[in-house]
Amino acid sequence: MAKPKLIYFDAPVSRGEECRLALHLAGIDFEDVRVKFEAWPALKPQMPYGAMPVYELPGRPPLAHTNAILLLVGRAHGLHPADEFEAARHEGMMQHVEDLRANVGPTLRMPDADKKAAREALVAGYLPAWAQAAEKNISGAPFFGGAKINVVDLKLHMAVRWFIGGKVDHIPATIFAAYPKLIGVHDAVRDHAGVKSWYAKPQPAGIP
Ligand SMILES: N[C@@H](CCC(=O)N[C@@H](CS)C(=O)NCC(=O)O)C(=O)O
Repeated sequence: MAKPKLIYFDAPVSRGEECRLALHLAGIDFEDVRVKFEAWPALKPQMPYGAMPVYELPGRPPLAHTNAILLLVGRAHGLHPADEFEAARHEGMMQHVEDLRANVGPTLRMPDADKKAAREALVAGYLPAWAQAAEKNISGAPFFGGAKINVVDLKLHMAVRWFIGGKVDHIPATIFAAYPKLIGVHDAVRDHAGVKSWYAKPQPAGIP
């Protein structure tokens, strides 16, 4: 029988990686389709909204937008709260991570001089404000809502992981160091047995 497919760039990052982690934690046996950057322009027009990740379930049209994918998986597999208000609170934080991407993402495509200025401005203003708001709304420990991992935690983990390695030019690796709850969620996801077992698996090759 055909397996569900998750389609994303051939890199363990960002929106695609948080969906892969959610599918793995959910115990879903999925095909991890990895698109090489060279192959993307030809595939882009075939995607529902011209972007990835895209989740394909047998017999259903392709599903796009990361939070829609995460919520579909999370709700069905115990990775999103059953309580409607708590679920909405998690969804608010999931949107907060998307807001971070919307603010930092455009700098990825800037020429070097513009990138430096734009990122220095983010370091001086937006990024600490973003982290402070995240910190204020993390109500539990070690995860966002308490003892149990949920899809929101995967997003917070990926957001912190983006910067913590120090590989984003002009943004210090310590940008979120003053926010212990945020770092705590990052570390708890990193140390979660299910997450570790994902990284212990051989990663599939990209196409073509
Ligand atoms: N709102 C979408 C944004 C998707 C998005 O921008 N994905 C990026 C990769 S993280 C992408 O496909 N970029 C290539 C492009 O837009 O051509 C979501 O939540 O999934």
